[in-house]
Parts: sequence; structure tokens; C-alpha cells
Amino acid sequence: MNAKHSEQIANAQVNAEPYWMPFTGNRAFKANAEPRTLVSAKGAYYQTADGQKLFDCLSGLWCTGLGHGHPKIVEALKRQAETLDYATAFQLSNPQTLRLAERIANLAPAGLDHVFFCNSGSESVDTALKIAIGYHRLRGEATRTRMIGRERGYHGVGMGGISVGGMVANRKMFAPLMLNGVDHLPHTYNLSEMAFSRGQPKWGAHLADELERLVALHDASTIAAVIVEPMAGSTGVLVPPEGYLQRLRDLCTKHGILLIFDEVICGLGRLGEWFGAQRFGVTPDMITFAKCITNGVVPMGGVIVRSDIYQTFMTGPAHAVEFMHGYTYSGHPLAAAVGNTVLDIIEEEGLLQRARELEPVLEEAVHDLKGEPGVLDVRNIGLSAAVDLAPIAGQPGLRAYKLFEAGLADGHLFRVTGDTVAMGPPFIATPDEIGGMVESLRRCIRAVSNL
Ligand code: PXG
Ligand code: PLP
Repeated sequence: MNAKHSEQIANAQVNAEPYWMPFTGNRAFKANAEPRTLVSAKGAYYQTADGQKLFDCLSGLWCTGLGHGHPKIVEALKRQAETLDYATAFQLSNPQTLRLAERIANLAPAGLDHVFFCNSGSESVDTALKIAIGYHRLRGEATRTRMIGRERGYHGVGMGGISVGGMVANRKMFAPLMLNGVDHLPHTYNLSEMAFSRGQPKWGAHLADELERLVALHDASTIAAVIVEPMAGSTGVLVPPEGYLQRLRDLCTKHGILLIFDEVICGLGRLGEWFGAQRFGVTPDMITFAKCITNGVVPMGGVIVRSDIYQTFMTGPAHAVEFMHGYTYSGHPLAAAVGNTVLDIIEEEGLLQRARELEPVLEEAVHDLKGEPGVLDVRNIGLSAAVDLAPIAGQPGLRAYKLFEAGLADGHLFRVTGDTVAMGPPFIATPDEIGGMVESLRRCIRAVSNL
């Protein structure tokens, strides 16, 4: 271990108590801080403060597909910090941000060609909701204010995001803060119809017709937008049934409702394409993105919009601000420099192709877990997969939490949500590493099967 390394470890040995951790069992962490403190990372592996090497089974939080410590990203960050470390995005810009917007617009589905930058997926969702409201208002349809989300959806933790989101635990404490007039489509998961599906389930396209019911209930003239994740990641990899997204698209078009794909997880390679829209062959009116655009190295998010949505805002005197929205760090030059480098690397290293090649490797491996004790379901698409475990009676989430702990001891950092284990390995992972990850999961499933 080099000197720098030990210094980082020493620094990690501070009093953990003052830190209020996000989406964490704070007390469980603080009782076990050392093995859960990450001190360095390279490629597909983390190193913990107590010396354990961990395979990064979820690419950070779905964001580090290119692996950690990529020399080109490190170099781009250093060069940009020396050249232009910050630049206001209000009334001025910088070459990296301009270039990144142009490149993202070129990679997005045809017609989606303007890009607004922010700093996270949550901000991208709240931005997209504002754009939807503003768009209808500017076109003289100010009654279109209602948002339609989906049960089990995750759209971040902003006030807009939790309102359209459908993960109950993220919503119930904050009910008074929610947007008015939001409704939800049913989620698309049905164990009895789609257990152990490989890729897209055959059953369930008709669930999109629930939008017709919501339109009949509320009237299309009150509905601004529908927001869904093409593949719902955070809730445990819910794969869209064949035909479902197209049907949603058709209904939104029919009723003048904007369709927003939240591609914070799906975008930038996870599904083997630049965007989930391309993977599923369905073009929304807006796409939100974040995470992989910078490989998680610098926070960044954004919204890609259809040309005419952007043009609708371009009214009034040319010097006046058209959209009263933006963040201090919108289009941050460090993030944009890394973003441009990430796109270079994906292209140079053929990582979309690689994700496509690894997809069947992951699929074969995870579906071989069928029959292990307590495995209720296995799902997969692109370079993502999930395994549902039978909950311990009266203690939901405990079995998966214990599996997370078993994984740490077994050299694998598994992400668990409820009693679901989600995997989204880095695009740079080898087939052997993916096999090793799933074999570790098998050991861990067995280890927690008698709880
Ligand atoms: N939309 C979607 C579809 C997401 O998946 C967000 C918005 C919010 O992004 P920010 O950058 O504000 O966190 C997300 C984030 C998990 C996990 O374990 C998923 C997310 C975040 C953290 C953990 O699946 N998704
Ligand atoms: N709060 C205060 C007092 C501010 O001045 C600002 C930005 O200027 C914000 C919040 C918003 O911060 P950000 O632009 O980083 O989202």
C-alpha cells in the first residue's frame, strides 16, 4: 500500500457521527464504518479502509460504466481545471459545454436536438416538468398542468420527482410537499405473468391503456406530461413489456400529452445504445439524463428536448430570458469536459457494442440462479439484472440487507432495495468478472437462505 493510500485510510478514521448519510441506515453504517469506507477505486473495483477489494456490481450507483480512474478522464479533469475551472452559465458559456450539447443532440433520437444542463437526475426531472408546464402555457394550453407518473417509478428526490415518483417509502413522509394534481399509471410488473423473463416480457402492453382511463377521468386538457423510466432501474429492474412503450407513445400523441423518458439509468450505454429510446425504438418528447454522462466523476444531468419545444420558448425580445430556470453549476465546465471525454471513450473503446456483447453473458449467468433457495424472480435487460428474494416474515428488506453484508465479506458490492438485489456491472467488466459476480451472489443467497 502506498503512502497516499494509507493517508486516505487514516483520513477515513474520523468520527463518523456528524455525517448524516443519504439513503442509508446511518446507525448500521456507524457501527461498521471501516469495512464500508471506500478509500480508492480502479477499473471495476473499490478498495475499503480495512483492505478488502470489492467488485463494483452496480457501477457505483449505475453511473461508472467506464470503470474508475480512467486515465483519459483524469487527464481531462486536470486539463480543464487548469484551463477554466468554473464559468457562469447565465448569459455566457464555454467551449466544453457548447460542444457537449451539440454532441448529445447528435446522439439522441432524431428530432430531440436541444439540451439543457443541470447537476443531477433529480434536477433533470424537475427541469423537464417545468419545461412541460411552460410549453403548454406558452402555446395557450395553460390548463395542461397535471403530471402522470407511474407506480414504482423513481425520478429522484426533488419535490417534482417525488410527486411523479411511485416508490411509497420516498413519498409518504413528504406528502404535504407534493405537487397537486399528479396521478399514476400502474407499474408493469406481474410475477405470475412474467416470472423469470429474459429481456422484455411478452405480457403487459395493455397496461399502457390505463393512460386512456386517466384521460377519461381527468380530461386530456388538464394533462401536461407522462413521465416514465423506459426500464425502471431503482425499483429493481422492471423491464417494459413488448409494445408497452409504443402504446404509451401513441396515446400521448393522440391526446397532446408530452412523453418524458427518464433515462438517468437507461441513457449512455446501460442498454447497449446511447439511449433507451433507441433500444426500444420509441421516441419521447424529452429525455432526462445524468449519471453515465460523466461516468459519475463530476455531477451532471440534463434534459434533451424536441426542437419545437425549444422553439416554443423562443418568444419575446431576444435579450430577455425565455426560461426562468437554471443552476449555478448548469453546464459546469469540469463536468462538460469529462462528458466530452466520456463520449470519446465510449466511441473509441466500442463500449456500446461491448455492453451488447456482455448482455447475454449476464443473462445466462443470472437466470441460472433460478431454483436457488428463496429466489422468487430473475429479470434482465441490457447490462442490468435483478433477483427478488423471499422476504423474511415480518421483516421486509432484512434478507437482502444481510445479503449485502455477505457480499462485502465475499468481495462484491451488491446493491439491494427492499428484498431485491440489482446488478449493473461496468461496461468494461470481463465475462469472467460477470460470472464471478453471479457466483458470489449464489453463495450469498445460500448464506442468507436460513434466516
Ligand atoms: N431518475 C432516475 C430514473 C434515476 O434512476 C434519478 C432520477 C435521480 O438522480 P440523482 O442524480 O438525483 O440521484 C435517478 C437516480 C439505485 C439508485 O440503487 C438509483 C438512483 C440513485 C441512487 C441509487 O438503484 N437513481
Ligand atoms: N439558495 C441561495 C441563497 C442561492 O443564492 C442559490 C443560488 O444562487 C441557491 C439556493 C441555488 O443554488 P444552485 O444554483 O446551486 O442550485
